[in-house]
Amino acid sequence: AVDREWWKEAVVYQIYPRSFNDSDGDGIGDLQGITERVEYLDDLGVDVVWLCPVYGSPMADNGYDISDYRSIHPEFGSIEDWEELLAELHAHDIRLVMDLVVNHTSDEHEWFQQSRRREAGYENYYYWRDGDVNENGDPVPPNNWGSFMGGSAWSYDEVREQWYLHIFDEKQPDLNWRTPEVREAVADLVNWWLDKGIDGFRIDAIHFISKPEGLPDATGDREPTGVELYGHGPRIHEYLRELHERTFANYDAMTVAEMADTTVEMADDYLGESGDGLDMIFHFEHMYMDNGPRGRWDPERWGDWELTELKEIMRRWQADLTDDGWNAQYLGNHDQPRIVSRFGDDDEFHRESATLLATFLLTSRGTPFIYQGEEIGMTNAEWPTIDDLDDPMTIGAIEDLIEAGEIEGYDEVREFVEYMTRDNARTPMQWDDSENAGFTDGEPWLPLNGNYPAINVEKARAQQGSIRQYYRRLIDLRAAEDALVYGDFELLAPDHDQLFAYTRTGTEGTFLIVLNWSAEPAVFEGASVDTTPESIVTSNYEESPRDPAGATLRPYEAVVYRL
Ligand code: TEU
Repeated sequence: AVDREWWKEAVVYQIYPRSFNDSDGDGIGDLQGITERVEYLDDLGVDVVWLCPVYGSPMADNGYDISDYRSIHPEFGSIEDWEELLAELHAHDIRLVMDLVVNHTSDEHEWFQQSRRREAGYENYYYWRDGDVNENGDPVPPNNWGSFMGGSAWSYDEVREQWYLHIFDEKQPDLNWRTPEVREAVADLVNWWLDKGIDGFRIDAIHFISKPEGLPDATGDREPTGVELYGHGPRIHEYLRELHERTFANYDAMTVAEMADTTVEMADDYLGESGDGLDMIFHFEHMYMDNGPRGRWDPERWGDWELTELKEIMRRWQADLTDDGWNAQYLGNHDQPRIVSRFGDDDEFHRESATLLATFLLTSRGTPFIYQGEEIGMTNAEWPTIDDLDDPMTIGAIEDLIEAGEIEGYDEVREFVEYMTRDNARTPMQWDDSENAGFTDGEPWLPLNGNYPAINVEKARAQQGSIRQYYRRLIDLRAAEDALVYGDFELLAPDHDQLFAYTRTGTEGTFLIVLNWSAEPAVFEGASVDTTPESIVTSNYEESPRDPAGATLRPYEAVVYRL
């Protein structure tokens, strides 16, 4: 049997602070801006806020490059503002989960400054290596690994006169977890925040912390080069278990680890007491469905995915995770395209498909993570020139393609970028139809999506049957129905290529969820449902079929039945 836990029953809302709400008119969202909107979050019905990084940072990667783990970046406010936000959230029974970024620091962190000067105790805080020289006598990096932000994963440091490893930006040097003092320092900062009363951490890119002995060259063609060698490396379980024992084990805190390339079999070794003590994992299997053969930034293939594949991925995770594990359910976040543009239809069936996605997220087994703006159906935006983009990962990928001679300029990949760029998720939150959508009185740091007069919170709150209202209804339903949280999941009609249908069975009954995940009508067949539904609990259309067997569902029709 599965243990009951508050974080299994919770609905999480992810906030990208830069883009949520600006209280002081500098064009950048901030902590006071979030505090002003706690009522909004309460009204939506969410239980936990996951706050993306707000720490001291030179902002080379919007805060995922941390120079001071124990401070708040002035653009976001002060530590007092943070205390006030925490108190306000807790006063509304909303918990706060912070972002833990410890695969790397900023190069402006004092640890890196001390390490580059070889100060005693800090020599091995990072991966330092001498380089090689090629046949022309030019210096070349110690191995062939590539960076997620384009180019080599190594940069030369003039101070230390050695190369350092950075699998992300050159301003994000990788911490060397082989050094015991690094692991201790990380545990200290985790406890420092937990002692301040936070309710857990989302742990960034943590599958990358154990690099293989000798840092060998990679031979595969996955991008970035080397990712298969340093992902889920040799000592990962040792490091995570140790961190857990030193920190989380002593608190009532939830953890969700971002770990691309995790399979459900691997998850068992990470999750729960039988694993490393982690509570949940963000796996990436559904994020890869529409990627090219070389990975996400391969413009050779993008955008198409099969519903049958999504169903099989979800079935695997929902059904095969053992009792010691728990799923983290998400369709989007600050690194991914907008979910209605990627998995739904952001045009003709905008409302229908956005509510279908909500139905899936909130009725499947695992803790649902809603990314800001999903609840009003925010869409991908337009990025006419490379200069309009902000995301270093997208820009790095385009530069790599140009450098490799695969493309001559941005125009050749514009359509691909407009689908895939992380900037899509980062355009400011659309609160109302006033100038800058009520996000700021100043000049927004990233342009708003032009559709904000039509898609915004104020409109959604007023409108009967809006996406926003539907989210609220589903969140309430989940809170009221044990079977939707703890119930078993069974996939029906696995081969149906338009319908995603499943049951959730708990001790007090069974729900049947039928989703027509397509823009065409679909007939519900190929599944034997023994019981005729007792009632329709919720639907995103009026007058959905009372008995789904053999019935036709309209485009993106989503119905929750009680059997
Ligand atoms: O993202 C991590 C990340 O990009 C990889 O883990 C992932 O393997 C890849 O996207 C799969 O295609 C996190 C943050 O969410 C992101 O915003 C940061 O830029 C990054 O870490 C560096 O901190």
